[in-house]
Amino acid sequence: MTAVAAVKAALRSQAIETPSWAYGNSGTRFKVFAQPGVPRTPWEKLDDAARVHEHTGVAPTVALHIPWDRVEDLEGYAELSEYAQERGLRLGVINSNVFQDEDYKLGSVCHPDPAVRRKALGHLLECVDIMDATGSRDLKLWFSDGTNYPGQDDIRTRQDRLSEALHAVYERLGTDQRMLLEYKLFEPAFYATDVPDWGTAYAHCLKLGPQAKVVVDTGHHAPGTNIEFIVALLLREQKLGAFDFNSRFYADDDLMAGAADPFQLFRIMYEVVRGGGLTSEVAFMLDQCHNIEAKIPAIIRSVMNVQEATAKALLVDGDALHAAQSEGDVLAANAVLMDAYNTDVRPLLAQVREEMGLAPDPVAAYKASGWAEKIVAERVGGTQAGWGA
Ligand code: PSV
Ligand code: MN
Ligand code: MN
Repeated sequence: MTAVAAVKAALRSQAIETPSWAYGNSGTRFKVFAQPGVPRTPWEKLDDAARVHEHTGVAPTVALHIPWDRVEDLEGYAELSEYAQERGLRLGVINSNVFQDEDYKLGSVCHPDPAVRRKALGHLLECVDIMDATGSRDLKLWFSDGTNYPGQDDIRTRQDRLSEALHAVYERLGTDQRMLLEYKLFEPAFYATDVPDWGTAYAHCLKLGPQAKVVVDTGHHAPGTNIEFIVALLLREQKLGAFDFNSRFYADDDLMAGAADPFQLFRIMYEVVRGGGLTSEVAFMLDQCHNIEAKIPAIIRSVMNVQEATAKALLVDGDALHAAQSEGDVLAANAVLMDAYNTDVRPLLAQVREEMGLAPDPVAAYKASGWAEKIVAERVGGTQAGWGA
């Protein structure tokens, strides 16, 4: 296979998971600007996700968030999974939610009250039942747990409580299932977050075992953090389970992946390629919301941004880079990377799409499809989904 053919093959087989909540209305704590035509049910979210996959060819799975995507019972989840399959999709990562209940004011699995901890654990275990019904491989855990003031609760004891809950969930996993632990520097806790960084997530995952992996949400770091270093290290330790891709300019804003800093996304994807992580062992997900822009084309755009960063990363001339690095030629080594980054990969991606039987420009194809007009006409009384639900 020629080098270009190998790059194309890698791009064809890439899979980017879209989040169900990105299709629904969302906003900030100041205002949710409702959009006409948004999905009213999990089924309608899948209908929209199918359009993203139809036009990009690389978004075959959809992440669910429980309870935002709650259906009646476990049979209902199995039906939802069938519905997805009928549309050429599969249900992906199950996201747990132990942050939107009155009881969780002081935390969930780290809460000082054992009754609240039991309730939170019950939800996490319920999410594994849902995975069994949907056939999902991965459970994503993000905890809003933390404290706002020094002395508010004992930082060490909270780690013990966290560890206890994680072990209970880990033991419940089937042999083919995984637990993905996500970290976030701050928010909603403003003093000490219980899983604030990759080191904390990694330490817990290491103790749990091989089915526990770390999730890197690109928006969850301090400004200036070298995220690609974290990616390289986690891959080297076989502990990188997934990405939540999004962009932010200041704190966690959940803007479109690759919008704020496409160079950072390229650097991350280069480490993924370098570390052999472009496989199904790493789940490549979007975790973002579209508060003011049209949702489906924004999701398509985000998928394309990840594809462009991946294509550039795949184009890095590994031999030339290795030679320059071995010779200690700083400028030549940097130039190899920059050459790949500065390549316009849009024609290559257009070609890949055409070879897959798709239109070369997915956003234009979506606009021409009439789907946007159809959902506005049909989905009257669209409800809020995701944030603010
Ligand atoms: C938290 O900020 C987070 O990144 C977690 O992944 C949540 O589940 C998700 O956002 C909700 O959008
Ligand atoms: Mn996330
Ligand atoms: Mn986030």
